[in-house]
Amino acid sequence: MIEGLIQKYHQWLEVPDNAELISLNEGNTPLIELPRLAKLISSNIKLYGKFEGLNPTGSFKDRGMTMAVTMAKSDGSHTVMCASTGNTSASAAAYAARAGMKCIVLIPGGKIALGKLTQALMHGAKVISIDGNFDEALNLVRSICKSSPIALVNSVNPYRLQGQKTVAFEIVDDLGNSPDYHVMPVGNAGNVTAAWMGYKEYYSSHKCSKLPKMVGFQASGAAPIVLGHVVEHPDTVATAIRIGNPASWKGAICARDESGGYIGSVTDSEILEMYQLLPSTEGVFVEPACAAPLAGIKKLAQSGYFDKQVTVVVTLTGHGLKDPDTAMGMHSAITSSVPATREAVMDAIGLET
Ligand code: AN7
Repeated sequence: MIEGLIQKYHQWLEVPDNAELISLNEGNTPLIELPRLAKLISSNIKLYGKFEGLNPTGSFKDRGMTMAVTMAKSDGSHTVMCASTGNTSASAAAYAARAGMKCIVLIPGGKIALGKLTQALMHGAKVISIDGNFDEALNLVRSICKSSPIALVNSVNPYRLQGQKTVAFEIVDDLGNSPDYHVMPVGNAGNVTAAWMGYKEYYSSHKCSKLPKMVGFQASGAAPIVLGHVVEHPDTVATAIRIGNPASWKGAICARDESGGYIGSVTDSEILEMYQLLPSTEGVFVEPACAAPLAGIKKLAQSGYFDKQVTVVVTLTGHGLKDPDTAMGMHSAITSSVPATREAVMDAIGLET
């Protein structure tokens, strides 16, 4: 029987004894070796993708949401609320439905991927689109939750990070140790903060004998941590990480510096190159944000960063089906059909009839 994360890692995730566990059997995602892509990037890396798109709502957010909604329910809340670039709202809506709770989500108008919006609506959330970006939405949610009995389930909620640290546990459990590098996209920076916490806890308990270097990538149009200042008008094709003032900014700096890692940025065209290359070389389809760390690994490899054989894990944070518009935008040529004849199809394939 597959169990959810709170049961699987109960020694590491504290919830009250009498709490009703709100779970969709999240976690247990596959760590998939990506040898063809690795070969195209560098001869020095053994590359694995932690495919978080295979969580119940299609992103890593479910790891934190099982904890946040379990605790919100246990604390007596009836409603949860979040601001979101999309995946948090999809996950919050699903777990709230599972808990029999209400969910309110604030999203930046016109800037969330279609699949994510569909999920929030189908799970019965109250979806409010604002004329503003994610950072403004989060400020509003913080202010509203402070003065009402609504539980805030963004990653400023510490239970979210507790749940999300389990990604590090699973990677170590699979590899038998920490990888040399763990690379991921950075938006609000909750994930890099949580994963680093997970590795440190496992290391303290002798579950691994080394710690990884934590490496994060932002999109160059939304790279506050790299620039060292808030970005007022963040913009990138990777809408999931279109964030100008990360909530866990300090946590990300800490993870980077304590681990001896790196946080950099990549352009939208570098992101789109990897966005297409991963599914076409490895059969793993992810949303654009996940291509940022892959583009980043390529950039680092080209600069000689990996000077010996190393193991690199990249978190593939969300499923490609989340964002059909961006995907189809790259394939607009396939819109017209051919006659239903053998000749026309042979011709379309490029075979002689
Ligand atoms: C696919 O859903 O912030 O650095 O509101 O959906 O922990 O914020 C999503 C973030 C990476 C960045 N990849 O993670 C939201 C939201 C995907 C994401 C990130 C997000 P953090």
